[in-house]
Amino acid sequence: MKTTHVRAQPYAWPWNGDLRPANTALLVIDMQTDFCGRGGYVDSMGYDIALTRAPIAPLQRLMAALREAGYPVLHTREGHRPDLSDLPANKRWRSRQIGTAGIGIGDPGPCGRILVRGEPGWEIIPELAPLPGEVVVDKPGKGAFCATDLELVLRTRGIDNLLLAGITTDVCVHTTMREANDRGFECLLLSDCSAATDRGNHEAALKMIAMQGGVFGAHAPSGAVLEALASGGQQ
Ligand code: C5J
Repeated sequence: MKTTHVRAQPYAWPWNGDLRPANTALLVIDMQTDFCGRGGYVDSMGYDIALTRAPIAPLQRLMAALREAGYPVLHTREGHRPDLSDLPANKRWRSRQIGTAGIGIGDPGPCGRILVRGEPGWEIIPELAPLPGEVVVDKPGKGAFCATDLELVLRTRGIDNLLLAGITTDVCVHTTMREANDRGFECLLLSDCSAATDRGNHEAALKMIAMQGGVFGAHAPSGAVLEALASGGQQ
């Protein structure tokens, strides 16, 4: 078998060098207006959306290169049913403890009801819109495997390796990476294609991954993936 590795921390990824479009997918997590747009949830909590918007340009480059090379790109959206029947009361209560006027998940804001399916703020930002035919997974929680069919979709496609990107590094991206790792997927978090609402949390999330020889997988900047594709990444 021809092997291809991405220069990553703390090990050259994937572990077995088996990196092909048939077994590797990019999962772009929650690049929604509510997390990185003006008037969205993160903005209304008072966090700096310049941080959560930083991954947009590198993600555009990476998605174009991976699509061109035939790698599947999947997307997730965090959001709840309009009747809020899948919104735990404690999640709603906690979301109302910060930001303007006690507004939280399910409440009306400048971009519609916060994190409610079908509302403008819940949409994936146009810069990173899914292409027709790309899988979009709607999730009610932080992890993309909880209460979704993501695992079934990945197994059906024969995916072993997951490239993880999106926002936020320390919450939905990390939770999804941990869930994927426990299910046996080989995970690489893309450090410049993800971001947190706090720089220190982003750095800490990367550091956690690299502990214990790669306790959840590995991390690398997207340039290392582009390099691997260019230097004989398998087609
Ligand atoms: C959060 C997310 N941070 N997508 N969601 O509430 O990380």
